[in-house]
Formats: sequence, C-alpha cells, structure tokens
Amino acid sequence: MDDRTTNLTGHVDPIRHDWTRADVRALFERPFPELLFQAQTLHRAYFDPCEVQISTLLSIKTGGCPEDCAYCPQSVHYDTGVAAEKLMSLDAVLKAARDAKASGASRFCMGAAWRSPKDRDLDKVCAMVEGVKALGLETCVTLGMLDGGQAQRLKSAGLDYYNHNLDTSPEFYGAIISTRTYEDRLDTLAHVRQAGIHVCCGGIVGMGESREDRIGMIATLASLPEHPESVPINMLVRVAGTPLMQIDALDAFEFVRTIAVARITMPASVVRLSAGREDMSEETQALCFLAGANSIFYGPKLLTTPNPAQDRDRALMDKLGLVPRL
Ligand code: SAM
Ligand code: DTB
Ligand code: SF4
Repeated sequence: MDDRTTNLTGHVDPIRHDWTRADVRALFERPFPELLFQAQTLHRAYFDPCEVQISTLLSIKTGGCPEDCAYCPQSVHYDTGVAAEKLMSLDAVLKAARDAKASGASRFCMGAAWRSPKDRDLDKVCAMVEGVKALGLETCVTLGMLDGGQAQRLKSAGLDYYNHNLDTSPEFYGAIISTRTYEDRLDTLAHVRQAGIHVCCGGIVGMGESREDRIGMIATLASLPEHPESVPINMLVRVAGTPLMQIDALDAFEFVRTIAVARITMPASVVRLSAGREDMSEETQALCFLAGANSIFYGPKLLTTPNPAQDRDRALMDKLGLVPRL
C-alpha cells in the first residue's frame, strides 16, 4: 500500500491512517476559525478550492428493501409511501445517464435498494456500468453487500466507484440497523478494495447520534488501510414513516465541523456534501465548501427524496465562483 500522496505543491506528504478518537475529538473541539483554517489549508494543498466534482444519482431499483435501516424510506419495515419497483431497463438508465452528462455531471451513481445483489441482477447492472462508461461518464454503483466474486465482476465491467457507507460509529450502528453488522460493511469494503475499485464511503449525521459517534465514524473512516477516495457526508433527510422522522435537526455548525474534520483527516479524498442540501441554507452550504467539501449530488432528486433544482445549484455555484471539476 502506498500511503504517500503528492500534493499540488509537489511535496510528498504522509497521509495518516492512525487517527485515534482523541485526535479526532481534539479537531472537533477546535475553535471554529482554527478548524476551518486548518481544513482550508489542507484542501488547497490537495485540490483547487474552486472546483466541485458533480455526481448525479439514479435509483435503478427502488423500495422493497428487506433491511431495517432506521433512516431509509426504502425499507419494507416502514410505511413511507415509497412503492417497490423492479430493476430499471438498460435503455431507461442510459437515457438518464445521457441527460446527466448533458447537465454537466462527471459521474453517474446508480443505487439499488438491495441487501445484496442476486447474480442475475448483477449481470444487468454490469451491462448498465458498461453502457454508462461508454458515454464517457465515471461510474458508481451502490447495491448493498458484495462478496469478492461480485466485486470482481463489477470491476471487469469497468466500474470506477462502489458506494458503501459505514453510516455512523460502531457503537451507534445497532441502534440504527439490526439486519446487518458493522463487520458486514467492513467486509464488503475490503472486497471492493481488493477488486481494485475506488471506494466511496461515508455516513449520515443528524440521526440522534452524539458527537462521540461522529468522532467514532470519522476515526474509523480515516483509519481504514486506504482512505476512501470519496467520502459522502449526508445530513439525515427525515422521512415521514421512518423511525427517525421526529429526531431534532442537527446544528448546522456541527455539520460543518464534521465536513472540516473529514477534510483534515482524509486530505486527499473528495468530500461530498451529500443528502440534506434541499433543507440547507445557501450560507450553510457555502460554509461546507469553505470547510473542504468539494463534491455534490446534482439534479432534482437523490434516490427517492428531493435535492435542489439544477438552476438553483448553478446560481449558487456562480455566486460563489465555483466551477465543475472536469
Ligand atoms: N442498499 C444499499 C446500501 O444500503 O448500501 C445502497 C442504497 S442506500 C439508500 C445508500 C445510502 O444512502 C445509505 O448508506 C445511507 O447512507 C444513505 N441514505 C439513505 N437514506 C437516507 C436519508 N434519509 N438521509 C440521508 N442519507 C440517507
Ligand atoms: C450517499 O452517501 N448518499 C446517497 C448515495 N450515497 C447513494 C443517497 C442519499 C439518499 C437520501 C434519501 C433518498 O433520497 O432516498
Ligand atoms: Fe435498504 Fe440501503 Fe435503505 Fe438500508 S439504506 S433500507 S440497505 S436501501
């Protein structure tokens, strides 16, 4: 494993994989101006701070999921009004991918509400990956748990990224999901890595977890043998019918802190300001970009819930002088 990365200034910097909870806690406790300065300094060492990577999401298989993730509108365990659908056709997926490319996305992320894919379904997803890649887009899928062979098949189809979130700390995980374990998640991440696919892995905040849980989540991510290339930080979208619908909203500054700590601990990774932007002020989003976020989901829908309209996001990027990363 190569754990050194050349930054934009040409220096070879060590990327740390030994972040303790005490280290991460100390970052969370820094005065806000110091935390943001540190995050910005590292952001600039590895990236152009004006560039934002743009991904578009498509739910290729919606609803009816057997897992009981307490945040998720697609679980069969909760009555959220999301109907179970079949896997989309290849043609419909490619049409959505063409539209996403025309709108300026560089990556197309396909999500399926599965615990893990069946072999027959995986063949169909592999064909989607091949087709989307042929359009000149980067490909990402999130299909639930994978074994080593399944990861290899996706790699052979040309998959660039696999999204599989740790979601929270190991301690809080059981309060959110009972149908799988943290170890299951880590096992899939290892299979994805072993297959040579880039890892997209982050979590959700605002689920009623404590700061210690946010610390535990970031410390786990930043202590993986290789940092995920892409780290989505989601603000919980509170969906009616899910057990987390009544949870108090997380303070916006705590969300910005979480982004900053992800940036500092995983400086060469792309940090995505993911779900939750629909209810976030422009000012909070701007603070997230200042704290080191450099990616968004673009387009009016996430998987099943709303995301800001494209003209709103274009206007925000223009106001801030941000440009899509090509
Ligand atoms: N079923 C697969 C899995 O769980 O890995 C893939 C799809 S799942 C919907 C992808 C991710 O979406 C979850 O890991 C979670 O982090 C995020 N997510 C789901 N519902 C959310 C919500 N209400 N608010 C924020 N993020 C959410
Ligand atoms: C991720 O971290 N966030 C995205 C993507 N990976 C797959 C999903 C957000 C889903 C929000 C709830 C919904 O729209 O259903
Ligand atoms: Fe299923 Fe994924 Fe939703 Fe959990 S997060 S219920 S695994 S779709």
